[in-house]
Amino acid sequence: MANRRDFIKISGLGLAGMAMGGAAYKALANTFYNTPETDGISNLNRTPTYCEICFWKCAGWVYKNDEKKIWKIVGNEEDLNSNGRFCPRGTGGVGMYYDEDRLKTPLIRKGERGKQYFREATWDEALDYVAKGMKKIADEHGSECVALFNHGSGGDYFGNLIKAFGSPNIAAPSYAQCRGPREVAFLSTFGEGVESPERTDIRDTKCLVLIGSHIGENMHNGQVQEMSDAIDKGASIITVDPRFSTAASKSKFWLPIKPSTDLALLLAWIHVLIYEEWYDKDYVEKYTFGFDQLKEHVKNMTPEWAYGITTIKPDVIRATAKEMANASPAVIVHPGRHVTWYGDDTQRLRAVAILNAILGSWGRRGGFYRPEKVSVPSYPHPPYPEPKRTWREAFPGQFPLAGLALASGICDATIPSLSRDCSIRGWIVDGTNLIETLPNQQNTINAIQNLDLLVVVDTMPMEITGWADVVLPECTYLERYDMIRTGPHRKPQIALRMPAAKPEYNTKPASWIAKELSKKLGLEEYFAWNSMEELLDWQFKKLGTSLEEMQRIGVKTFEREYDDLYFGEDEEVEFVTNTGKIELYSTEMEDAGFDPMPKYTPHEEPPEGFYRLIYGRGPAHTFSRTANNPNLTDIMDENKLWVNPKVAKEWGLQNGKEIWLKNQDGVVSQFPIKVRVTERIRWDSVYMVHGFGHDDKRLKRCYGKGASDANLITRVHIDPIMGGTGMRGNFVTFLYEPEPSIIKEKSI
Ligand SMILES: Nc1nc2c(c(=O)[nH]1)N[C@H]1C(S)=C(S)[C@@H](COP(=O)(O)OP(=O)(O)OC[C@H]3O[C@@H](n4cnc5c(=O)[nH]c(N)nc54)[C@H](O)[C@@H]3O)O[C@H]1N2
Ligand SMILES: Nc1nc2c(c(=O)[nH]1)N[C@H]1C(S)=C(S)[C@@H](COP(=O)(O)OP(=O)(O)OC[C@H]3O[C@@H](n4cnc5c(=O)[nH]c(N)nc54)[C@H](O)[C@@H]3O)O[C@H]1N2
Ligand code: SF4
Ligand SMILES: [Mo]
Repeated sequence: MANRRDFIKISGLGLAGMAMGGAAYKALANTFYNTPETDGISNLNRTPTYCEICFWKCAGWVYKNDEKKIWKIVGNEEDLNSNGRFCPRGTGGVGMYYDEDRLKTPLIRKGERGKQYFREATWDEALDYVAKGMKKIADEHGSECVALFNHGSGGDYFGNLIKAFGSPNIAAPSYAQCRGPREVAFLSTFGEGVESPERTDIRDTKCLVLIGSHIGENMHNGQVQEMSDAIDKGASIITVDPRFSTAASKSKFWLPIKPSTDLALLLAWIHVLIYEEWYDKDYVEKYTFGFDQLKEHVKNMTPEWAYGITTIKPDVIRATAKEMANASPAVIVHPGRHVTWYGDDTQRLRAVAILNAILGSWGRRGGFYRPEKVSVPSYPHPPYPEPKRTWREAFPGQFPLAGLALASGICDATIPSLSRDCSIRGWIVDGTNLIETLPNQQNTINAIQNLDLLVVVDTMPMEITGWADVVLPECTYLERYDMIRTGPHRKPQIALRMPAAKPEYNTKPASWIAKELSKKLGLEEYFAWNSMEELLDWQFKKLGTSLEEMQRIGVKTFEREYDDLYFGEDEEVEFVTNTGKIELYSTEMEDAGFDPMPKYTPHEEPPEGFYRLIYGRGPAHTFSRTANNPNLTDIMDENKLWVNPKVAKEWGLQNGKEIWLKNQDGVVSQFPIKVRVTERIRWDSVYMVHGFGHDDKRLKRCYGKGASDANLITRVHIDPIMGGTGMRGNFVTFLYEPEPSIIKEKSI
C-alpha cells in the first residue's frame, strides 16, 4: 500500500520541547505512580526491557538485587511512551515472574475437553503432538483451516509460522473487540488511522473531549501524563460518560449521557458548530469534501433534538461546542480505544472524525500530529505460500471494510454451518484469554468443541488453557528476548527487551517454541536465524546500532525523516481518500453501501427492573491477565458493582452486600459481586471493572473473586461495516441468591 509520503507534499513546523508536569498527573492517576528508588543501586545490575503488561509497551530497566534476583522495574528516561515513569501495573510486572501459580511445564489433555485432566509432557512430546495435529488438518481440510489468535509479542513468531504453513487466518482481539471501528472510521475520513500509541497531541491541547474513554483509569501511560500536563497548563476537559470517572472529576464539564445515545450528541455538536459558524472555515474550505451535504444532513439535529435522546441539556451542548470552538485547532475529540459498544460504532467514530475535521484539529498542534516510526527489516525467508481461502469466505459480502481478520469471525467460522464452507479446525491461541475476551462465552465454547486441535501458549493457567489439547508454557517477558519494539510517535524510536533472568521452571520463550515447531513442520527456512541474539543484532545493525549498544541504552531515538509534525501554514495536503480530501461525506462508505454520513438510530433500552451493564478498566489491572498477580492483587483483589443510591434503595442493597447478576437471556454470573453504592453512576446502568470472576481453580489468588462481565455479555451487536462486536447492549438484574443459569444460543 502507498505510504502517506507518496501523497502528501511536505513542509512544516519543527518539534516542540517535551514538557512534563507532575502534580496533576499524580492526582489524575489518583494513585501511586511510584518510581521505585534506584539511587545507590549499580547500573551494572540492570537490563533493558519493554513492558508486556499492556500494549503501551513502555520501555524500562529491570534491576536485580545483590543476590542477583529480579527486584524492580523502572521506566527508561529516554522512552517516549513512558517518559521514564511506569504505571502501577508496569511496576507490578515483577509479580508475574514470581507468581507461583504460573504454568510450569507443557501439558497434554487427558479425556474430555473442558475437564481439567492434563498430564505433564516434555517439550518434544508436546510439540510433536501439535505438529501432527496441524499436519492432519492441512492434509484433510487445507492449511487455511488452522488459525492463530494472538495478542502480544508472540504473534511475531507464530504469525510467521502460520503464514509459512499456508494460513492467512491470524486475528487479535484488539481489532473487532477493541479499536477496529475507530481505525476504519478515521481511514475513511482522513485516509489514515489513529494507531497505537494514539497520535493525539494531548500535551499541547487546550480542550480534550473524552467520550467513554476514561484516561486515568485507562492507564495508557503517555496519554495519562500528557493529560495531566495539559490540565496543569489550563486545558479544559469535557467528559461524556454515564459514570463520574476519574477523568470526569478533573473536567470542566461532565455530561452524564444516557448510554448508547452518543451519536445524537455528536451530531448536535456538529450542528451547532456549523450553524453558529464556529467551525474552522479556512480549514474546511481547504481540506475537506462534502461540507454542504453535511450541513444539510445535520440541519434538524439541534441541541433540542439531542436533549430528548441523550438527556444532556441544550445549553450544555451549546456551551461545550463553544468551548471546543474557542480552543480550535488545539482541541481533541478523543477517538477512544475500546469502542465496540452498540454495533453502529464505525458510524459513531465517523462522527468523532468529522467533528475533529470541522474543528480543524487533524494535523495541528494540540490536535492530532503526524507520527513517524522505524521500519524494522525482516530476516530473509522464502516467500509465504499463497493461501487458497481466507476467513472472509465464511462471510460472503459481509463486513466489507474490515481491514484485519476478526477474532470473533474466526470463532464463528469454526462452528459448522450449512451456509459456510470455510470451517476452521485448529486454533493456536497465544496470549489471549478468549473465554473472557470474546463476547458470548457459550458461542466460543461451541466453537472450541468443534475443533480437532486447540493449542494454547500462555504464562498462566487462564480459562482458555482449561479447554486446550496442548498447553505450552511461555516464560514471562522478564525472562526472554523479543522482537524490537517500534511504534508511531513524535520521533521514531526503538527499544530492546532482553532477559533479566533465565526462564523459571520448564518454560520457554515463544520465539523458541515457534522455531522448534517450524522444524517439526519442515518450515525451518522461515526461522533461518540461530538465536534471538543473532536475529536482533542483524536487525539492529541494519538500523545503525547493534545488540551490544542496545543492551547498554535500551532505547534509541532517531531524528524524524520529515520535519512535518503538523501541517504547515500554506501546506497543500493530499489525503489518501478517494477525493484526496478529508471526507466529511464518505465516498468509501457510500461505495460499500453504507450511509456516507452518520445517522442516529436508537438502541434498545433496559427492560423494567434491568440495568445496562457497562464495564471498563481499573488502574491497577490489565483485562484478565493481571488478576492473579501477587503485587497487583495487593492493590485490588476483586471488582465491585457500582449501583446508584436510588436503585440501591429500591432493591435494599447496601455497600458490600454480595449479589448475583442475571442478564436478559437468563444467564447468571458464576460468582457473586459486592455492591458499591455511589452517586457516580446513572440510575439506568451498573458498572464493573473487566477482568475478574475467574473460574479456573489453578488461579489460587483470584479464583471466584468478583464477577466476570464476560459471563453476562451474551448479546452481541455486530457492526455491519467492519464486524466489530458491540458488547454494551446487555442488561442485568439483581439476585439475592444464586440461581441456575440458562445458557442460551447466540442471539445476534
Ligand atoms: N467482556 C469484555 N471483553 C473484552 C473487553 C472488556 O472490557 N470486557 N475488552 C476488549 C479489549 S479492549 C481487548 S484489547 C481485549 C483484550 O483481550 P486479551 O488480550 O485476550 O486479554 P487478557 O484477558 O488479558 O488475556 C491475555 C492472556 O495472555 C496471557 N499472557 C500474558 N502475558 C503473556 C505472555 O508473555 N505470553 C503469553 N503467551 N501469554 C501471556 C494471559 O495470561 C492471558 O491469558 O479484550 C476485549 N474483550
Ligand atoms: N489500567 C488499564 N488501562 C488500560 C487497559 C487495561 O486493561 N487496564 N487496557 C487498554 C486497552 S487495550 C484499551 S482498549 C483501553 C480502553 O479504555 P477506554 O477506551 O477508555 O474504554 P473502557 O475502559 O472500555 O471505558 C469505558 C468507559 O466508557 C463509559 N461508557 C459506558 N457506556 C457508555 C456510553 O454509552 N457512552 C459513553 N459516552 N460512555 C460510556 C464507562 O462508564 C467507562 O468509563 O484501555 C487501555 N488502558
Ligand atoms: S502503561 Fe503501564 S502496563 Fe502498560 S506498558 Fe506502560 S508501564 Fe506497562
Ligand atoms: Mo483494547
